[in-house]
Amino acid sequence: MFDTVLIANRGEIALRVMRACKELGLRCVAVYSEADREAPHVAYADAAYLLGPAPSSESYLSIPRIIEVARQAGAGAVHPGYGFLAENADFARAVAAAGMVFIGPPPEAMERMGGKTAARREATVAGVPLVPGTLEPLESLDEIRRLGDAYGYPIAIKAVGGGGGRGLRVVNVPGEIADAFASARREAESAFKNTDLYVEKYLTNPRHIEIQILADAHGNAVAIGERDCSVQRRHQKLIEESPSPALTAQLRAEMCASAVRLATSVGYVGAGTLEFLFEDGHYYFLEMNTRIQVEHTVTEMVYGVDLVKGQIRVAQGEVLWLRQADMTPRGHAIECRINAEDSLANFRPALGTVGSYHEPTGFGVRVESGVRANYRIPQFYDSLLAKLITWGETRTDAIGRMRRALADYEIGGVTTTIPFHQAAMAHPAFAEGEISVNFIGQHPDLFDAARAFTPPPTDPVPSEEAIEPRSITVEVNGKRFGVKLFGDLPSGEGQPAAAAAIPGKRAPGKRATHVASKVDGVTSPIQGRLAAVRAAPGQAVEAGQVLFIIEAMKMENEITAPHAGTLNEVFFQEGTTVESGVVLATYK
Ligand code: MV4
Repeated sequence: MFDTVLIANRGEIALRVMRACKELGLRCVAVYSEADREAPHVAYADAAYLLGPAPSSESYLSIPRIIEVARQAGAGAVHPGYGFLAENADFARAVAAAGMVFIGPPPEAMERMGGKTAARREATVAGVPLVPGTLEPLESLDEIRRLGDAYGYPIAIKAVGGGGGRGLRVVNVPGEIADAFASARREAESAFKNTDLYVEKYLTNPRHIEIQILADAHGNAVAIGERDCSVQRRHQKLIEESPSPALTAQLRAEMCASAVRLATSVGYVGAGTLEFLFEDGHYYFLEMNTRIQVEHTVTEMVYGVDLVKGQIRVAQGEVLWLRQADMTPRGHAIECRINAEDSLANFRPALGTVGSYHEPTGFGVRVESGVRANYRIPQFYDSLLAKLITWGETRTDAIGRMRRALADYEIGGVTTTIPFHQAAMAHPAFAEGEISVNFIGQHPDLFDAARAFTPPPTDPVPSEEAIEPRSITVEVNGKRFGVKLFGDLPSGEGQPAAAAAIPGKRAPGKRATHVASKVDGVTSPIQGRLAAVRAAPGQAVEAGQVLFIIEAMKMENEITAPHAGTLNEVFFQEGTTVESGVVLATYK
C-alpha cells in the first residue's frame, strides 16, 4: 500500500489530515501557494512543494500541477481535505490514472450523488424520505403552478446544480412564480452553467441535521450519528453539535438506517455526510456531501471515532472495523467556528495579522487551528481560522465548557467570531436547544450581547527576533527546504560552503536541518532521484560502502559512506527526488 500521502489542501484541515497520517506512520507532503509560504501546514509537513505563482485558490485547484507534485514527491495517495478539489470526480480520476489512491469515494459514487435531482432519485430508490417535490427538471410555469397547488405554499424553486443557497427562490403565492423562476434560472446559469430547476415544498422553520457515514470498499457501511448544524448565517455554518437536541434515539436509528441504505446503494466508499431537513418530528433528505466536513470533529468527540484515520484506513482497503450496534453517542460535543469575520458588521471578512495567540486547553477542549502567533492571514481563502470544540457529559456541561474556552481563547490583532459565539452560548434559546436555520435571524439580541463580549482592539505583536541558530527557508525548483544557519553568511560573494538541507521536520526544538560542515552525515553531491536506498537508521557501515544510488541525467551515481560508523537517521525513501547538497543520512 502507500506510505506517503499528499494533502491537496491548506489551513486547519491540512494539519488535521497530516496529524492522522503521522499517527498511522505515513509520510505527509504539503502543497502551498505563494500566499501560504509561512502557513502552519507547510511547516508541519515532512516535505512541502510550491504549487505555483498564483496566490489565490487557483493553485490549490490545478489538477495537473498537483498530480505532478504528487509524482515528484513519491506520494502513493492524495487526500483532498474539504473544499477545493474534494468533490471533483475528474480529480479523483486523475489521481487514479496516475497510479495513486484517492482518499475519498469512487468518482462514480460522487457523480451519482452530485446533481440534486439525481440524488433525489437515488434516495427514492433507496426508500429514504424526501421533501415533496420533483425528481426531474421542470418543463413549464404551468407545471410549477400545479405543484404549488398540490403541495401548498410556500414552495421552493431550486437549481439542480445548486448549493449554498444559490439558485434557491421561495415562492409564497402563485403570482410570484414567473419572476422567481426567471431569477433562479439566471443565478443557476451564471453559478453552475446548468439552468435545470426543480420544485420542492418549502419548510419554513426546519433544522439542518446531517448523518455521518463511513463505508469500506467491501460493501460495509456504518452511520455514526447526527450533527445539528442549524446555527448558520447565509448558508455558512457557525455552530455544530452532536447529538442534536431534537432527535430521539428512535429517530436517530431511523435516520442512520436511511443513510446507510442510500450510501450502500450508490456504492459509496469513505467518509460522507447525508444532509436532512428536520421539522415537526419528520426528516427529509436534501443532498449528500461526498467528503470529510469541517464539523466532523463533533462526531469524533461523541462517538470516539477518528474519521480522518477512518478515511485513510478504508482507502488502504481495510475491512470496516466499526459495528453499527456500537455507534452510540457518549456525552455531547459542540463546535464553534472561529472565523476572521466581524459578526457585528454582517459577518464581513476581517483581514489582518494574528498577533498574540493563545489557545484554550484543559479537559474536554479541542482546538483545530490553521494559524499561529504572528501570522498574516492571506486574503485569498475562506475566513476559517480555527475550530473550537468542547465535549461534556451533558449538553449543558459542553456549553459551560465552551463559554470558559471562548473566554480563554486569545487571538490578538484580528476581529473574530469569538464574541458572537459567547453571545450564542449565553442565549436562553440556545440553552434550551431551541434552534433552527432561522436562529440568528430570529434573535437580533445576539448582536447586542456580542457587542458586550467584544474586547477592545489590540495591536498586532511584531514578529519575534530570530534566535540563534538562524533558520531560513529556501525554495529550489519549487520545493521547499528548511535550512539552519550557524553563524553568518560570508558577506558579498557567493554562497555559504555547501549549505545543506533536508525538507520538512520543522517542529521547534527538534529540527533536523544541518549545515554540512557541522553535520556528521552523508550528503548528496548532485540533484536526482533516489533509485536505491541501502541505508537504515542504526545500521553499521564501513567507509566507502554504497548507501544510496541517485539517478541523474539517466546515469546512476553511487553515494558512499564517508567513514565507518553507525547511521542515526535516514531522511529519504526510494523514489524521492533530492537536491544537491542535501543531507541524506546522519551518523550517530
Ligand atoms: C430547503 C429549505 C426549506 N425547504 N428546502 C438552503 C441551502 C440548500 N442546500 C438547502 N437549503 C434549504 N432548502 C426546502 N424544501 C430550507 C433551506 C435552508 C437551509 C438549509 C440548511 C441549512 C441552512 C438553511 C438556511 C436557509 C434555508
